[in-house]
Amino acid sequence: MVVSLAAAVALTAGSCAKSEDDTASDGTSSAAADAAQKVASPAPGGKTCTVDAYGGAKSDLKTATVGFSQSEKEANPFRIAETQSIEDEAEKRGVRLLTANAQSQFSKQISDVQDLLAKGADLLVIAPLNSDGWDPVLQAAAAKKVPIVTIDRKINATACKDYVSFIASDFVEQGRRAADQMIEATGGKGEAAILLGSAGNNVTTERTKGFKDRIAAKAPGLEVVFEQTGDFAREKGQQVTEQLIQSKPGIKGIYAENDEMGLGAVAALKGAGKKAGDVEIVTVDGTRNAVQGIVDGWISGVVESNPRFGPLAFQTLDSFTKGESVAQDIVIEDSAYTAANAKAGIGRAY
Ligand code: GZL
Repeated sequence: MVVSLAAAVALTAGSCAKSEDDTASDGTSSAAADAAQKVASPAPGGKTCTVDAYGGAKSDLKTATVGFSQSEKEANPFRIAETQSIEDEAEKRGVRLLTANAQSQFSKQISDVQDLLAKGADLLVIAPLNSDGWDPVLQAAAAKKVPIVTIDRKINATACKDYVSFIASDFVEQGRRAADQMIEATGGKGEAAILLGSAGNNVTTERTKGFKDRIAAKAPGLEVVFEQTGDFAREKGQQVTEQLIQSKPGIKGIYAENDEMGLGAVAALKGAGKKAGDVEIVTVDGTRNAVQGIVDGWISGVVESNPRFGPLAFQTLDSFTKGESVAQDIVIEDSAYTAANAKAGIGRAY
């Protein structure tokens, strides 16, 4: 069972994601969630972790060195905002932070984390590129009794043994919400395509599952006729969309599993002489350029994937090092953008 941020704020079991109308009305729910961001105090039944159970000793975050390992190169606003959030929170708390960026190469991320340990990191926050292949790092961190908090993508390891907590969006719910926006935009009929994220991580599999399950349940008249990875990259998203509109000229909707690929799709459609609205595009992240795409009529909807993990990550570390119980799974709240709130809400985009 995950402990949602809503649970933290409302101290009752809350849903994992806000509905559009909560966000569409005033566009402040994400700001409210950001402002109220704090580690979810474990809801009854939510699995928890303590420093005693994990192994290690209580410590003082204020005198510790935190190592942050970022996965992808900071060309994607999601990564820029994510790193900024970690850096801002460390500065706000006066915590010494070491950072490393793996430039989207998994072997480099493994060596980055080994490097952070060698440089004396007492605690680690990791934004994993892949879900598998972490054993060398987990063993090295365990040997030095360095606790790990993972953010964003899940690693296939054991909570409260290999890592303390996992803080992320509900990616299946993001897929469902994208499907709802796609059904709304297309009337639930016609041919749709999916620009898949990169392989080897739970985000791609869960966003795809959420989308397909919702379409099957609510709009069987909408048929997914094309799926191909764009590797979460704008250029590849454009290339794949160029192939798509050649092979499926009647395509009605494109679900891009991140904004960068969605913006690549827009570029491809423009290059093919299409007009805004000829093809309905729904994307996930909540970057400024994509929300501007809604204002400009090229994108129908954007489901946010909130990258602002800083407050939650550091509050988890603070509580854990003090010996308090922290939730093993923490869900960060995502908002969403549609034509109804894009203009008013673009200031919240990153
Ligand atoms: C989602 C994150 C994804 C973003 C992409 O939490 O892992 O990776 O949606 C990024 O923009 O590449």
